[in-house]
Amino acid sequence: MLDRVPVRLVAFASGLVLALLAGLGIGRLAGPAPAPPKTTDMGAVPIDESQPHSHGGDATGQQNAGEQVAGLAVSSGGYTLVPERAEYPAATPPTFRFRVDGPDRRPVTTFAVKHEKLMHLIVARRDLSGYQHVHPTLAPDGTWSVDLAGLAPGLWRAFADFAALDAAGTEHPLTLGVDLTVPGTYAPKALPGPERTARVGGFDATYEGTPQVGSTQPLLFRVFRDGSPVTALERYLGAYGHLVVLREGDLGYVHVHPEERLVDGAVKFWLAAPSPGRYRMYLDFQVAGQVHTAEYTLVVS
Ligand SMILES: [Cu+2]
Repeated sequence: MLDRVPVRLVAFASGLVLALLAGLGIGRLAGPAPAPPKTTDMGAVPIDESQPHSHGGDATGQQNAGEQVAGLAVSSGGYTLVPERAEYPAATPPTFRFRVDGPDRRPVTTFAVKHEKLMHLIVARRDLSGYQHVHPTLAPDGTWSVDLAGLAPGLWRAFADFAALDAAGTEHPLTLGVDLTVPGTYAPKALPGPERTARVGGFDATYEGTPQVGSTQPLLFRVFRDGSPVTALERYLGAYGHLVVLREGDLGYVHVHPEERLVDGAVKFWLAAPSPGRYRMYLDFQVAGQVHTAEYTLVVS
């Protein structure tokens, strides 16, 4: 299946990957951030992935503080996310296939590597349960495919986070989203309370920091095992952690990356909340070669 099979077992059991509401611009908004990214993800200038930054937004490059969610559109800047099918059977782990059609209406076949992958695919049910973060494989004709864990009945959202390369070699970073339907009896899960500790794979992952609207704030994650700090956090996809944040209500998407180095053993992100409301944050971290996903409900007032 994916490139993080060991992790997925644990991750799926509890919901997977991480996301965060920092948002594109969030990480690089003005503010106290000591190492603000030099350029935007949205433009043609490649960013320094060793610096904190986030993915999202649309092709316009417009980013207002606190409004950097992405993934709300199936098409932006001439690029369209086209799933092979819109409906999937419940429970049976499906192979999800899709393509990205370019401004010329043909499937895009060239993409830039971002965080060690050509494509990052996030899947979550609309009640923010069932999170999966996987890395599809690209066929020469532009078809992406990836095996997903079984999907419970309900409406799901798939986010394709990528940077298309045009004929001139210009990057077009985008996150496009599309709904998927899984027929059956939908039993929505209530969003868990806003706990600051998440238990996953035998670890307790905690966070400090309070994201605010229009103000970039630090967010520090620490991992413990049996009450002791885990000092052997490993890099996963080039960073000590990946944070995805999804907004309740519309599943607005923010994907944030941390500072290059650990800060007193913590994985440090910078982010601002796109708006008041409730969010689910998904933090991916790796220990002993296994990726785990800690999930948190965040309430922004
Ligand atoms: Cu990824």
